[in-house]
Amino acid sequence: MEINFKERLSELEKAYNSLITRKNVKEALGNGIYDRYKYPVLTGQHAPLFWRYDLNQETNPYLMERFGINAAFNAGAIKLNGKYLLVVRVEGMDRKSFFAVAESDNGVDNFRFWNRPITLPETGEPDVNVYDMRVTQHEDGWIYGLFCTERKDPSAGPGDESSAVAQCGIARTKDLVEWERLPDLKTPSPQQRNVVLHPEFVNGKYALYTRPQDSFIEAGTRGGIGWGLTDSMENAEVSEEMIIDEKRYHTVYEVKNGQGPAPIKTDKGWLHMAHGVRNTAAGLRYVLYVFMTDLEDPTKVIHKPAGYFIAPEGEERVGDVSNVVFANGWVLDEDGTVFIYYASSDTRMHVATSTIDRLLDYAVNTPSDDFRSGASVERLNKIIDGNEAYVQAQKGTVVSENGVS
Ligand code: M1P
Repeated sequence: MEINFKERLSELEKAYNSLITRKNVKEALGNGIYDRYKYPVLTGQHAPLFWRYDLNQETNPYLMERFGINAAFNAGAIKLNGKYLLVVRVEGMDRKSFFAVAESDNGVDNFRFWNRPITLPETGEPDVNVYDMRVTQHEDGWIYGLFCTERKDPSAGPGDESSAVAQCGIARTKDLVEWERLPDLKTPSPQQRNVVLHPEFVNGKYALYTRPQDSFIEAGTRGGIGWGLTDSMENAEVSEEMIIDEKRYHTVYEVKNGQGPAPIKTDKGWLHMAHGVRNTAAGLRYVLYVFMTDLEDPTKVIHKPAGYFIAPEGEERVGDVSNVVFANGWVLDEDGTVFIYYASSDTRMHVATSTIDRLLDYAVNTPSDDFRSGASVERLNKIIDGNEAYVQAQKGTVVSENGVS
């Protein structure tokens, strides 16, 4: 059957334009800590038509997709020149991920991809797959992108086409357009994922959050959020890794965890967001949690609210890898607003907004986990006791014309 090329193109353009100009809507009520939004901020369908289609009627008479985009997720984030920029993990239908920048004026909607994906230079040992870039504006003046570089495990036996080695790739830029590739990070661990650069020098060195792991999927005998120092990023090498936030039995981070974006500096300490993974009969469940470290000694955890901060909800629970939320980007605005960019189920990107004051209140004043059901009940009873006492005190309070007596 003949198709009307022009008509189909015009329909595609209409659908695309309505998607990328759709206004986002803050969801009602929320939990007081942050607000969720109705629509994802980015999906595979946000990729420009001129990426996905050959628009020449002669070479593509059926106007079919020639480069399908499977997903847009796990984005690093930064605000530059007044624009909210996401460095997105875009995954093609061929399962290869690459990075592309999407830009918005207000941080909650109208994200548009720049015309071309990032051309990331390769090292002498080309990456098979790259993903999950953390973008850090370092005090040395560079913007660093640390990401996972994945290659086939050279020791994989015959027929094993799944075993891989994950390491931390490093690139730097001034504008997110031109990137200089640096050698991959060396650490004592056989594999690494979720490596993040701390934004300031510590004892004159670059500081890195790591996630040592025994094998590609399993953190195994290793795991936890690690910390290490390196003299240079041009030949980055961490010779000693210490664990600053461990995985732990019967928590939301019992199987593994990983630093999210670079922490935010506040007057009360460094504010961190991380992901935690637990096991369930339905498979792994990924949630986000928050903790704080000491301003002077970022290896010391000083606050850690019990449990999760964001867990997958509603449609977020379903996707290519269901029951997952993952975050590697946030932006703190001059007015204290924090834009938390998180992905759901390895498929799409969302935003939640909060303020630095709220996040600090949450981090500092939410009780921590005492790792037993009995202790959780004690913690709950404390809140109930407090509320009962407060209600009683209110009842005894007489409001007169002259004020409270
Ligand atoms: O599929 C969920 C996530 O799995 C990995 O994270 P982690 O190393 O902590 O298990 C990453 O591949 C991440 O991209 C993915 O979202």
